[in-house]
Amino acid sequence: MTSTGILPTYQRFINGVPVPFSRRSFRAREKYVIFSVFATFGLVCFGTFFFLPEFRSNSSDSVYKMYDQIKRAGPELLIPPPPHLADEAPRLLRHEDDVRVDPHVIGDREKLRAKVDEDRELKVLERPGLRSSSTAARPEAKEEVGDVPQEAQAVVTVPPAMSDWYPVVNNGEDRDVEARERRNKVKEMMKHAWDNYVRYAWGKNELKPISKRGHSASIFGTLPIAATILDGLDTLYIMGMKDEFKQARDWVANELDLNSMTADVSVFESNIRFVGGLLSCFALTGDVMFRDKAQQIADKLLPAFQTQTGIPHALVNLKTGASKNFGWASGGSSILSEFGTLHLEFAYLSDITGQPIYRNKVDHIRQFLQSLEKPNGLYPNYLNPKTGKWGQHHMSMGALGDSFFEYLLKAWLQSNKEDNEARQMFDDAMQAVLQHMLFTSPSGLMYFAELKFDRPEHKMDHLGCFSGGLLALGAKTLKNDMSNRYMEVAKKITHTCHESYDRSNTKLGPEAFRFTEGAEARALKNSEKYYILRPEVIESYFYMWRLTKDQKYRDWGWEAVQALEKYCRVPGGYTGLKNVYSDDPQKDDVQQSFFLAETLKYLYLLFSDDSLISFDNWVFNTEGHPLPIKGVNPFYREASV
Ligand code: DMJ
Repeated sequence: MTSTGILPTYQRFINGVPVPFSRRSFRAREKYVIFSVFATFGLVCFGTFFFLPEFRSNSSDSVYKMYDQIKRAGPELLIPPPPHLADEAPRLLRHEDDVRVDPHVIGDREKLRAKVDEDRELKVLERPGLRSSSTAARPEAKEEVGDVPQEAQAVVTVPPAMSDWYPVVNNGEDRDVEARERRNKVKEMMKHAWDNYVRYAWGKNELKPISKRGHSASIFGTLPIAATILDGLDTLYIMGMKDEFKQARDWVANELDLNSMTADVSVFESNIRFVGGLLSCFALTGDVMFRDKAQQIADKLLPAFQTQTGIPHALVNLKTGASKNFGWASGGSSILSEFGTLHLEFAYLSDITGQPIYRNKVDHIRQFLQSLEKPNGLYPNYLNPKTGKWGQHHMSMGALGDSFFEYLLKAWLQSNKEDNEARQMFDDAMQAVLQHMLFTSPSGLMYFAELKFDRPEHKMDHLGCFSGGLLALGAKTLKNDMSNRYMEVAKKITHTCHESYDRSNTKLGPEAFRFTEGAEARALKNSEKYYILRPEVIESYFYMWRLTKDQKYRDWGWEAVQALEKYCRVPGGYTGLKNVYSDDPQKDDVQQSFFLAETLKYLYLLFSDDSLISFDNWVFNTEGHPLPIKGVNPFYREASV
């Protein structure tokens, strides 16, 4: 039977008998048509690569480059990044790129570059336990768990000479036997995290504990600045991990060289993690190498302040000094939690170097903010550094707002309560926040909502959970008409944040949780269900324990330790989770540097005696790096001018 349809039939007949389809049975003309179709299709696909921004150059080796890079990029071209990395893609913009190009294209391009660089570097990584001449500064990873020093009182002694004198922290062991055992466990966790970083990712920013290699994506772009070393150093020191500290210190002394780097870096992240970490080590040890390295990094950030208003840009190129903001931030605005989280480090740097430039920069930011009109007394997340006007009126105690408020209170504490302007700004800001952003759910859970043009979004970030500890600190350091309210809110917020952990299958909390009629303190969107080893909830347990002495905070911290061990610990370190509500959650394969800087440090201090990094002498920067309090702490080490 022949076809009567309107489409042509390709069935062939020989003597009225249908001939089965086979390549051999094509006529020459048909073969030619088929060949032409495939050839054209292949040409178009292949040619498309030359329109990718990476390959638009006229250089003669672009074909080779393209082949090489596709080969190296491998599966990440096909597998989408985890949600938190996808969110950070815009941060990967580079200054020399044409900003008119679609940011997604640039993001992909940067991921490709990061992957290529990472794989190139991985070639020099040796097998575990072996040393190669190319990584002379790489220490051997150790398997055994070190002993905790036994002395009963925490004493930090100023070392007479630097080189062989690490560390000098004698301990802070609690009298309580259970607390001591728990603290030993946390120290063992730090060893596990650190040793695996040493073994598999030494010199890289972070560790991929499952793939057992370095991780350089995310906020550091392609910059191999060893974020885990800079972030982890003071934790090693405080935990009395002497050999590890010494080896990490030597890496900083011998290998850290920003002059050889060309990348765009985040001013905020570089400050809180790198400058903050190094300053903390300088204060703890007196080793001027740390101070000088901190200053070198801060100097690289200074060009970002060259804006019409002096409000710094978010990104600065380490080589050219060119700076810019993220395109997604309300028409190129600077972000409150970023430009507002420089004060502690920059003020301290001026005092220990005798150079006023750093303090002047952050004082200027303070004055500028003081002079602005605040809608309802609230600080929006965005400020345009060109016009000096607020961007979109979004307010948050979580992402984009959080640590600005933290640094107001802590600048006052750092100054030994002399910087009254900072305390006043903190109290004023908190008054407005408590009035407009604080809500209580039908079942009685208190939380900070976000505001979008006066409309509350009933969602709280994990990041916002630091606010319990912050308000308690505000309450305990000054008796005023706000202090009782601060403490009441601090307790309730910390309770809510604990609930966000307790209501998950893993007993770890999601990235953000909501309050709706159907659910309270639970994430609703899939993109909010991940946990990336963040510290904020544990940070509040630590502050609340020290400031109230209620045993439940230590117990909640111990719950978190057990959950971390059960779900996040893998043979190669610690990993984040993609869904805290799953009984068998997928792992994100990233050991974040702040896990060592903050999460483990706060847990360790939670189970220590209060004399170890006492609140009377130290104030923690937003990355958990303790900085000394001026005038009372001999470790302040102010320069004599
Ligand atoms: C840390 O880098 C700092 O605490 C920062 O202020 C925001 N949160 C991350 C870790 O969650």
